[in-house]
Amino acid sequence: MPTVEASPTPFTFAKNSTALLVIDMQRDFLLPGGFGESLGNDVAQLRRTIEPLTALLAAWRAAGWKVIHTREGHLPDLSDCPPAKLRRGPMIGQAGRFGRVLIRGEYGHDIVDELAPVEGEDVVDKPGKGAFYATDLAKILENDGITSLVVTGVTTEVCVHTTVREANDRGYECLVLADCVGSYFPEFQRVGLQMIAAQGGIFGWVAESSALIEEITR
Ligand code: TIU
Repeated sequence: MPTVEASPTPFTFAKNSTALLVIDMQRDFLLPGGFGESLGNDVAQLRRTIEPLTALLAAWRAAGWKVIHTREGHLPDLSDCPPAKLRRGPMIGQAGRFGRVLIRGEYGHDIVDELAPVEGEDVVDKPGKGAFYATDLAKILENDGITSLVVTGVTTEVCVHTTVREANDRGYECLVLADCVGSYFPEFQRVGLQMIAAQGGIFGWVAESSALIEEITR
């Protein structure tokens, strides 16, 4: 079985029971001039994940393994957005440079061109930060016999962490790729990754994508 150099221990996985999860690589979070930047965030901190993730996706697809993308967003009438979320995310549903912010069907809600899903890949729309809440993700994984997840995307301490923590509770083994996850805040990136691998891998494992690509293409 493929084994990847990782922290706190090497990560071993079976290719037919492992999925690559690409979390919320959406224009609203990543594009200059978009929602994320309009909140004062430095999108370069997220955009550095695009290149390694593009390389990883190419290798993963060439191997023929499962890919699942997620997108955070809401129905146009916002009926799936809790008022409490709307109060603290006042731009959600408002007109932004790339359409209504975090609304399904809008240009900004979709995935950046470089990482666009290809035919056969699942795209899971989620109203929350975690990828399991109010989605079919658990069913998709169960149907395909998936037991391990390679987790990538943005942002490290928000949607990636929420998803990894819940996946861990649900019994999935998660490998988080340090260079393929990004936070607007370098400190959160550093500590967020430390938290995952701490205490013997309390939530999972952390590795660099190069180590995984080496195994895939071996
Ligand atoms: N996808 C995701 O992480 N959603 C966020 O709102 N992240 C922030 O860091 N704000």
